[in-house]
Amino acid sequence: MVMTQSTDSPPSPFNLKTYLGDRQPRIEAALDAAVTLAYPETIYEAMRYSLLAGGKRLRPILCLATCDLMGGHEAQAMPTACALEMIHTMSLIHDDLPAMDNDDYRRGKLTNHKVYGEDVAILAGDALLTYAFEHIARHTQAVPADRVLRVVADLARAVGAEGLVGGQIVDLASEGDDSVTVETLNYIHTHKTGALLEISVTSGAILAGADDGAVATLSGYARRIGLAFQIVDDVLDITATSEELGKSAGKDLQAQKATYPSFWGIEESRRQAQQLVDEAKAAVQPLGAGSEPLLALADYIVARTH
Ligand code: GRG
Repeated sequence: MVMTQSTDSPPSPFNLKTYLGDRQPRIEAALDAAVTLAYPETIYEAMRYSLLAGGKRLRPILCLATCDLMGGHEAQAMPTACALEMIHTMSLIHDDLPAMDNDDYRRGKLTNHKVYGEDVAILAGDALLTYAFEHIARHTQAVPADRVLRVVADLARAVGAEGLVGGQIVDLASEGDDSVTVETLNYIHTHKTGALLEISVTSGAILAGADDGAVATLSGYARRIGLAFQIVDDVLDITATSEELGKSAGKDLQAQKATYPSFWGIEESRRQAQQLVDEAKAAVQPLGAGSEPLLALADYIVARTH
């Protein structure tokens, strides 16, 4: 006898833990296979050291989620998902250098330059950045070339002077400057953190063939979760321990950085983050039932402890 589900049984609630538990191992395996050891070993070891050091894999998860939501399949988006994590990792390696944030720990391990030296760490970051683009161009399958080209162009813009690099330079220039405004802080974080999260969300949809309206809707979602993510990051820098964060806590105060809690206090910062998450969830509601992972990921961003 064939067992069929009763039509009036309630749908099982979406479980983010199960969802992440299913996808994270596949992302880990794809990253492991993407960057293998070869000659000259030092550079590949340094690249793999940081790339395979854990992390939440939020950017690849978002990319795979929107590809799925827009009717694509995982194989179409996995090379881009890996590339996003390579670029995120290289930005962390460079951010941790003595010339930038000068951190000793990241993801619970010594930072790349602490293990391999500054010269190798700079080159490991450079190699991950360039390889990310090669990986998309060479390994994306079953996606028309114009969509791949659009993802490459959008991603390049998101990491360059109009994105991460732009945010980082204003961040560095603002250290110790007590005249920094909330507008400048928003500029820093929409570029330094938000731009990569936005392309993580939109790239999966573009690869799946989403129309411009859906991509714009997803951008609206991404911009809000990006800012909420950074507000929570600023709060956690004050409230969490170094063990919980896997990196030095209290760095913002030490570096005399303007943060959201320095403008609004902790409670109001949490409220603003929650409001952005509520708006982000409302923005994707019209995309229908398949948007549960995006709704749950938005909630996770405000609830996270590291
Ligand atoms: C991109 C060309 C290029 C250069 C890098 C150094 C730099 C320019 C930019 C800094 C970007 C940066 C470090 C932004 C902070 C982003 C952020 C909030 C990181 C923490 O992300 P999580 O919490 O970390 O997702 P895990 O470890 O879980 O992946």
